[in-house]
Amino acid sequence: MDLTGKKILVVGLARTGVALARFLAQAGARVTVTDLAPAADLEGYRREIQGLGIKEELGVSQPQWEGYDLLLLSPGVPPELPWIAAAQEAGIPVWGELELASHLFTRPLMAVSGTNGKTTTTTLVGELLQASGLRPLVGGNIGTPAISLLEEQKDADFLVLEVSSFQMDTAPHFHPQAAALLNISPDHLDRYADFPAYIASKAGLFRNQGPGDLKVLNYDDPAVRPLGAGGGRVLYFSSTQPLNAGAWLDRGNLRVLLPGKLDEVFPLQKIRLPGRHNLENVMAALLLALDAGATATTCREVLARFQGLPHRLQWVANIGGVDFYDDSKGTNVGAVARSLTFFEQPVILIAGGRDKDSDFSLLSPLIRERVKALVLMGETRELLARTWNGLAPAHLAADMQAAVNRAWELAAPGEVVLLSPACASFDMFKDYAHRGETFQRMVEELRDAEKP
Ligand code: UMA
Repeated sequence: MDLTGKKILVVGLARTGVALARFLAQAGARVTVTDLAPAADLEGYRREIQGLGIKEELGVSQPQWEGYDLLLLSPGVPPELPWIAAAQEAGIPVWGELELASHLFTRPLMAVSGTNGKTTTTTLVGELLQASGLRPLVGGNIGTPAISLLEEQKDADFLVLEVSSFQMDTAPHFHPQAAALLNISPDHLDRYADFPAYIASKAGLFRNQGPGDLKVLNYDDPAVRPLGAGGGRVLYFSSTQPLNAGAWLDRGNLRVLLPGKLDEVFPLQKIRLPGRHNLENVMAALLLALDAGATATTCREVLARFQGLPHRLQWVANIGGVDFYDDSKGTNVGAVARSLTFFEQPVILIAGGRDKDSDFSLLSPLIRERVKALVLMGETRELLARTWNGLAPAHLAADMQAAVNRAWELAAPGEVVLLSPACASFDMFKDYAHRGETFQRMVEELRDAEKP
């Protein structure tokens, strides 16, 4: 693909926009970046593209789009925006960053998608391959835009990509040779017309696969299982029942059977990741990695040390007999349900943030069953208090400091304080990691405080 001299508008100037702008400038394109946010808010990103001859149109909601050869969108930019739709109608191609990368990948692609567990699974696939002596390059929604992997791909055996539905929606040519879909539960309903539309977007992961390509699917998820119909190689995993092939739980082990290739067990006792949902992530990762040539002995060693990633059901501290867990990445109802199911002790749940048009009532049965008290914060705190009214005593908190203090007051020894917000973080924090770090700092401060 020759980008020399092409006039390209990059929409969104954050991680993806920077990676795109740098790549395109090096390829000889004439690049302009545009962003809703004013220049002053984008200082860090602007510095990264300085001196490359890139034009900027910042702080505008409707940039001038006429005359461009191509519009390239960051995943956070909805392609349905009226000005983008108008550009498309006028014949200007509108691609996501993953679409551009899809035209330039030269190595086999492994992809991981799903509402929850994507990052953990993608990271684990990378570790399993690497430890087995293969050379994976890991990126995508995990934080390193796919386009930034292109430079190094010649030294890699596989590219392992975490892929979000936003990325798939704008990448019609994306074609992973092996792809895992972990689960689908309602999320991002502010971007999709309804849940079926979100499922259709996730199914797009497989749209370009042929008969030799591999699908790894969750047998237990009613939205995922049907996607195995229609040919190709399919491997299922299940945490509830034995299967004829694929991966399942078998008397204290996780069993993996790749017909004609291998039949191995992985003792559950030696898997460090907590919770049943993580066993599903482990099964998906093993199927992808073992099918690609990772060795079972090495995989067992990796599982015995891999403890997962920060802000995902991460144990933070035990203070005065109370366990504090940071699940700041619990940004949707499905993720919070998985985390609540993990605990047998009474939970003081800290929740709330920015809404994504979620149906919070889906959590009501679990809240009634497992939550001793609710501490609610952020833009949704009143909505949550109304939705979960009467299920557990609810306390409203103005900020994270107040939320942690209140949860600490309410917790008795042997109980759990869990931050698992069911909402995005952007009303109060830079992102979920910032929210989790803030929570952890405030928990640490409790060590020196007298319990009231
Ligand atoms: N912007 C506009 N116009 C708009 C909307 C946004 O100009 O209409 C601007 C914003 O002002 C901002 C920029 O676009 O400056 C943000 O773009 P972005 O949201 O795409 O952010 P990036 O930093 O490029 O991060 C994106 C992914 N973000 C989203 O999908 C929302 C990151 O996934 C990903 O790691 C990164 O690309 C690299 O691939 C994050 C995420 O939250 C982790 N993903 C969602 C999820 O996991 O559920 C999908």
